[in-house]
Amino acid sequence: MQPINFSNIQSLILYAYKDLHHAAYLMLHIEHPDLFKQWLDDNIGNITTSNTRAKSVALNIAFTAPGLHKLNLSQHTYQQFSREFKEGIATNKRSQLLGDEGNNAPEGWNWGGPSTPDIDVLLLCYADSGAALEAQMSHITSELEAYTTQIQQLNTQALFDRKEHFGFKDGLAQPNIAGVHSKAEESNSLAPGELLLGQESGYGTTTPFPHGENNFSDFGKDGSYLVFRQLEQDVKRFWQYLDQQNTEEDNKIYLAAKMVGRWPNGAPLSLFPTKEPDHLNPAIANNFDYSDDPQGNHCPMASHIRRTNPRATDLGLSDKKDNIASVNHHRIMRRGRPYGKPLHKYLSPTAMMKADDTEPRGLHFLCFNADLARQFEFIQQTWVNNEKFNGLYNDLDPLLGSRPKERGPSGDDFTIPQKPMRHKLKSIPQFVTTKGGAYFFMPSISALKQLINSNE
Ligand code: N7H
Repeated sequence: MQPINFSNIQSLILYAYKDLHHAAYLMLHIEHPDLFKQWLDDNIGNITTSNTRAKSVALNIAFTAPGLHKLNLSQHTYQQFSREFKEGIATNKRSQLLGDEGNNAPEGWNWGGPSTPDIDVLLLCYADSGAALEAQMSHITSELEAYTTQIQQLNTQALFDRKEHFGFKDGLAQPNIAGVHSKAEESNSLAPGELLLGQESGYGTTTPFPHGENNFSDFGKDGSYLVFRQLEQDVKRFWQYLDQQNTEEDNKIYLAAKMVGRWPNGAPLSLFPTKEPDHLNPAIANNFDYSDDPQGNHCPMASHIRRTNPRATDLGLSDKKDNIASVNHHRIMRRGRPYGKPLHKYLSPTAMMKADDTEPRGLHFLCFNADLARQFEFIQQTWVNNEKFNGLYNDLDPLLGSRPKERGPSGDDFTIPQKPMRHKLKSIPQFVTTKGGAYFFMPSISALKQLINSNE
């Protein structure tokens, strides 16, 4: 394994800034590339790198393929980026495989779609207070005003107890990167090349990355691809659907937990199959791998967390180790944050079933990976939007499944294996809708310097 060059890697790739509760994202179109490069040169020291711990503010930067092109990245280097990144997230083929059809389609997106302006740059701003974030944002926007057009400013909203809008604790399961994150249990430890370009992946190979030629040597190394999707959550519909299942109050929460694979407080169904414990000991939040639950009697096969990371679920490979190694080739590092006001301050399911408002809210879903096709797109296509996932018959991901009208009733079951008879939820409506999306590349500091000095 090559050593990790922490001072060259933008910090968000490796760390989540958990103490910086305030965040906003700026999407910009570059009008004057040379002046923008000048700004970048003046501000490169403000970009947060992984060798220091961000205390009160943090800033990171990423580019779309057109953005890199505009800043004079050489053709030779540009061509070596992956096809998915160069084509972008909103092509017809990609929409089909990601489930961005019907009301998820890019034609209806607020940004990143065919009828919205091109995005070149993404600035990701984090702070420990609302005032610090506002100061940071207004400083940046006033400096950049003359040579960029702002396409979007997307704000975020930290929710009670680090939950997301449906009311479940989020950000509990992440892969550990060998050589970076210390407490790596072997099965959850990923080779750095699953996240960082220019490093070896779990199979000992290096994912192709842009390098070579003149000023742009090793341009891709220490960078990572960033997926950004604005996913709107229909929270009221989620809890009302469960409310209509004619069961006791506790049972509605039980059904929702079965859909997620964890209880609202984050306790995994694998360890707590029948009842939510009063407290979740963080040390055991990820201490399970489904190998003792082959039928999904505890955590259903169709649940969100089991299908986005099946861990040691038998996927037909020769042994448990092979299964884990293969699954670990499709992991992502999630960095999303919720946006919009919660339907209820404390996200109480009982209150949310009765609450009545239609304000937009959801998740700004962000994730890093070294290979968009093998990691993010694979999860979305082969696990989330696959009704035949691992022996299922008609079950998409109950939370994320794309259910355009044209698809008819296909995939709208949710199967809960249990004894003596399995339980099936039927006619699950769509709870999450895609409202925007783009693929970015977050370069290393040395790559940013190469860009600043490029004048081909
Ligand atoms: Fe998911 N949710 O609120 O129910 N997710 N997710 N996700 N998700 C997870 O374990 C949610 C989305 C993954 O390793 C938890 O940290 C919502 C996309 C993965 O065990 C909860 C949305 C993709 C994991 C949610 C959403 C993923 C995971 C449990 C959209 C990938 C870790 C907390 C609005 C394509 C699995 C935790 C593991 C966990 C929710 C989106 C992937 C509560 C609401 C688009 C890999």
